[in-house]
Amino acid sequence: MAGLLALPACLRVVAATVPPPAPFGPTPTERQLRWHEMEFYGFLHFTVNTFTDKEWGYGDEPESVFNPTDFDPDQIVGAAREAGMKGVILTAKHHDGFCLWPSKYTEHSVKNSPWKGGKGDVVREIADACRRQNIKFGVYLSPWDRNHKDYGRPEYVSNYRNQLRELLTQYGEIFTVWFDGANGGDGYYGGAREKRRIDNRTYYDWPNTWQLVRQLMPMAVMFSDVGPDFRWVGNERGIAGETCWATLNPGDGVPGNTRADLNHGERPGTHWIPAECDVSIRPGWFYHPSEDSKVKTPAQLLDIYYKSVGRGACLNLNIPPDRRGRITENDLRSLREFRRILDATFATDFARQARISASNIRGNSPEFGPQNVADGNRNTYWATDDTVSTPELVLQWDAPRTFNVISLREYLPLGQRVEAFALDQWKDGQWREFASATSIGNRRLVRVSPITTDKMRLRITKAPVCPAIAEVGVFAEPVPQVAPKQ
Ligand code: FUL
Ligand code: CA
Repeated sequence: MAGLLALPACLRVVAATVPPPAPFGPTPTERQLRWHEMEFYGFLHFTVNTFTDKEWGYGDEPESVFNPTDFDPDQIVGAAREAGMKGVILTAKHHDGFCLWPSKYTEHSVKNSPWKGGKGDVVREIADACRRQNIKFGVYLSPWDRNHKDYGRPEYVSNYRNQLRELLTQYGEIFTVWFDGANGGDGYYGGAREKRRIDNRTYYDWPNTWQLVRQLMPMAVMFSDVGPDFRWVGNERGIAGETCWATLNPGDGVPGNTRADLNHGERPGTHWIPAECDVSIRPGWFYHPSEDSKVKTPAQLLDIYYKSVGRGACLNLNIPPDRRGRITENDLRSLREFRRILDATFATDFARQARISASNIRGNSPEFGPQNVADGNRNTYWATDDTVSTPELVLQWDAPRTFNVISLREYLPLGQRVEAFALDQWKDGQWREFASATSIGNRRLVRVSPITTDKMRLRITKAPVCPAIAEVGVFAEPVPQVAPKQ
């Protein structure tokens, strides 16, 4: 700094103002950036189905079936928080139409169930527990309502919006509204017991519903198959495409009626609509006693994590409360071990211990220097001159390190820039490639067999513009514990 101050004033200005790269393509909004930062959150599927052992209720379930014996919102939210989830999304209303809060706009709700003498409110209790435990709260409000007599007619759409208004005005901050695409078909419909078809391109008038959410909860991000804020990943296994762009051309796509390649996204894309990977810890979305032995193992959950969060998407992992109104022991056990392994993996970042050099630095300015990739701050980044789109970064250690996970992030406010990269290790006196991949975006986790070296190189191999890399992390997964032989 002293050197810089010794310069005449006019030169000082020049030296201090290397302009940042221009944004490339669509870029995320502020609310989308907050969502990207969450990376991992959970679904809570809980309703009459939990008690009738179904996945889709017909809409004629008596309210009396909803009667958890030992509902514990702090146990449920605690399970999510301890697993590392940054929020939960509750099925305030699933396709059966049963509302977990005492809505003024239906009789089919907790207010007519014996639970807490009809005075219970699951939405309130879960929302309050989230606030106590400092994680975010979101809602799922199924557009398809198999109980409501007016479903399929215009009246129902107003009813749906009234329910949404209740949720968005009575329960504090809501981080997301999750709009499901399954709709139309047979149902109870106030006793009609018939099939009702709707045109999902026009019936719900989505633009006006989205507008209502923007007005009542401006920072809430909205999910549907095609956005507007984040999209479905195209399967319910929680797996994003190996190439997964945050951009999409939604065209006139609407929830439940999509043509886009949701698994991979589209490039170039007209909109920033990144993917969410939704998947259940069990085969079904709701709790079924018969699935107690089919809970995903910690290894399966890790695989999903690397193929969702590690491919730039967010992971929405469903953990369904049981008939007591608690998360069962089997699910807790899997979640805890999964978390233990992730925490152990990301506890030490070897990049922080490395000397880092780059083949090019934007305007030779420290503001865009390579040390920015290892400062734990996603808002500082290494960037190159506009003419340099395929630079290299070298991390060097005093002594060899053994690692098997590399984590990369782009600086998202400048758009998704990198199209391909490769990683090399220094071995036997030369560089040897050990991995290559495509999109980065919010995060790319490369998981390989353990490597021991004192030098690692990141090569950006394809990019239409200069890259802006916010973070490079180098980690080692804990060695699996092998049970001693008896
Ligand atoms: C689907 C629904 O039909 C399932 O029941 C579940 O809620 C899942 C998350 O979305 O479309
Ligand atoms: Ca940084």
